[in-house]
Amino acid sequence: MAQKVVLLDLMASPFGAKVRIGLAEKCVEYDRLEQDLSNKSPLLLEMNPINQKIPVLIHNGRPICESSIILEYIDEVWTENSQFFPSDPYERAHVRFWIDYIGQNIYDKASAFAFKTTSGEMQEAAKKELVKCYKVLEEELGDKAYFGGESFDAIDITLIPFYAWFYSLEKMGLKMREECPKIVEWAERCMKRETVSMSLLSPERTYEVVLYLRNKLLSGN
Ligand code: GS8
Repeated sequence: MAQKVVLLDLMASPFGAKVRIGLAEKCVEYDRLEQDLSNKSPLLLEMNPINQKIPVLIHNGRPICESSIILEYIDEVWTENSQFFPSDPYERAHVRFWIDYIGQNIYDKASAFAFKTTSGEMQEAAKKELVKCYKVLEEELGDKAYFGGESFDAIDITLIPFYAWFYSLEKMGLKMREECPKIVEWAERCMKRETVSMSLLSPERTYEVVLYLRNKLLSGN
């Protein structure tokens, strides 16, 4: 059967980037529909009525929501290329744990530091929290090339989208290379994969988005 794959997406979103990388790794062809979240499309509201968020993968007319669930779905449906998740149940649970850890921590803490806190004191506290999480992840990475060992796996796909923010974090006073050198080396290694580099918004464009969101917060709109 011909596969019709559509992604409701936002180029600046790390959750969207996670799905874009997954699809690129599996060489899946798809139509990407950029969404305006300030004026949600009828299609987005129809496909994700509960959360009303991107990304949404629409496969042959049926929606799959939530980036981590989409990533597992992609891995299960397109099995030709290398797998993102290990087949062993224990190892699979381990991968899911770290995906959950990233989902629970990195976006909230990075956005708190970059554009969700107003006072310098709050921003400094958010910076410490973010660095603490990255250090935990650095410990888990250890001396491995990827979180998946020799192979680029679901944890790598989940975390690497946040690399697009490193330039913004640096501009705002967080020196990631000094704080977490192994994470920066790992990210640079991941960025050598075309599937990753083509899926991320440039650091400069990301910084523009961060500044836009920060100004929006400060002006109260
Ligand atoms: C998060 C998606 C998300 O926050 C996932 O897919 O992993 N847990 C979800 N999407 C945001 C854009 S990225 O900041 C979104 O769609 N927001 C719209 C809204 O909150 O109304």
